[in-house]
Amino acid sequence: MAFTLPDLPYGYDALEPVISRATLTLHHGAHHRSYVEKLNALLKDDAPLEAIVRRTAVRAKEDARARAIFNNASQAWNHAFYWNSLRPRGGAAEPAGRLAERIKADFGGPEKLVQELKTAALGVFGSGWTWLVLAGGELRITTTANADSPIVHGKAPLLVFDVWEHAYYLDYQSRRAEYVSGVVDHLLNWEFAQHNFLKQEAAHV
Ligand code: MN3
Repeated sequence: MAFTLPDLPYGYDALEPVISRATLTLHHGAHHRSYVEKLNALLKDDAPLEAIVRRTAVRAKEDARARAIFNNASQAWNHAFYWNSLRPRGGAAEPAGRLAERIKADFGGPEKLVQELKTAALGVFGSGWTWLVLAGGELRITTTANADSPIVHGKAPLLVFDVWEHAYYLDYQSRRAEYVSGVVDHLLNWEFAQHNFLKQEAAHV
């Protein structure tokens, strides 16, 4: 069965004004689509995307074909996770419940976490991703370059946002800080993070 482009969990204009309809249409309809189509051209496989990512990551350094599959499979996975990490404005604006307790314990509170997310995203040199992960039982912020993903480094992602230029250039040109502030302050889906956090906790009891 071929890999498919998942629908966005909201409309193309749902993230305005932080992310415009034009950006989202291009980002999902052209960039994300292209990763899925290239992956289908490279590989016929029934395994879940996550399994393809993990399997090819091991050989990606020395094997050009494995690298091409990894890059497209991981970008397809990362983008699907990114769409779910964002929410139209107006939903739950802050972490709650068990996740909020852990944020207080591991970062000192939501304001500190937000600041650290912004700093990390601005520190990504070139193309990459900024993640909130659970690693070794602790919440951590991590960044990855290009197509790389925490799922191949033993870390469980809770939230991600894209800091490739294609995520913001139409709206902000080189002003990455404005995009990052808009996303972190207004669009992060803390309910999705909480869902991922509780799933991890349940799996490690
Ligand atoms: Mn992207």
